[in-house]
Amino acid sequence: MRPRIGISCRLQDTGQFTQPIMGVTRSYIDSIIQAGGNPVLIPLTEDTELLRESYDAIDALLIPGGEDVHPRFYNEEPHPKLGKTCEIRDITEIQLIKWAYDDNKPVLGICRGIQVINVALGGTLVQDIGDQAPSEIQHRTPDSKAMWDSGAHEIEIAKDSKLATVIGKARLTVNSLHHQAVKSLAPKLSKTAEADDGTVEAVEAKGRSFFIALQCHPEMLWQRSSDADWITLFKAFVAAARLTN
Ligand SMILES: [Mn+2]
Repeated sequence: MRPRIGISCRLQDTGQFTQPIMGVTRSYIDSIIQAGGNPVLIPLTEDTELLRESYDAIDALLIPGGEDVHPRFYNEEPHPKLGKTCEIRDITEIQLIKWAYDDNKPVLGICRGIQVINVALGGTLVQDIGDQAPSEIQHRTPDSKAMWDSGAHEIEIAKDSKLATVIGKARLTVNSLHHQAVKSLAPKLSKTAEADDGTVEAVEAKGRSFFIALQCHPEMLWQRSSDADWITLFKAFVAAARLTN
């Protein structure tokens, strides 16, 4: 049996002839399949008992990209440039992350994933980088055609991190599509990568078998030949999930 990798859904309003979709962006599903895992969609719900059944049926948890986390979950008022939020997704993912942390179930967070993980474990967020942490670096690449490419900015990975072991490099160029970032880091987390302006680009949980979150989008990077090595991150994640099942 392949390890079952739970991926939390997003709720997407759609067009005139389609009802709202609760689902997962294809690139995350493709990444897990390519790495040898079995992607399992986790519906958003405030029914904790139902959510626990979904959680108990997975070997690892992937938190994908998406909307901003509502600042009420870290006791701040909304900034005027706060983007779209989705309360049921915040509630669902914060619960899943707390359970997975307590149980040492493998976790991979991507983009929104690093942000909601930091909030779930007690940290706070920069609500808008442009207003609250202005920088020369473009963290939200404006060109929609190029935005998934790796050329946005470089990151420096801490040598003693699990991410460095998996990726095998200390410095590399990534894509960047975020306007929020980690502000105060949750005490249970360590910063394991940063951009040259100090923006937190990756974190790990101390004392956990596999608990990594990144601000960039490796689920898109590995699909380009120049960045194909990024699949090793998903393979390491699935391997960690295999040990738990
Ligand atoms: Mn960035």
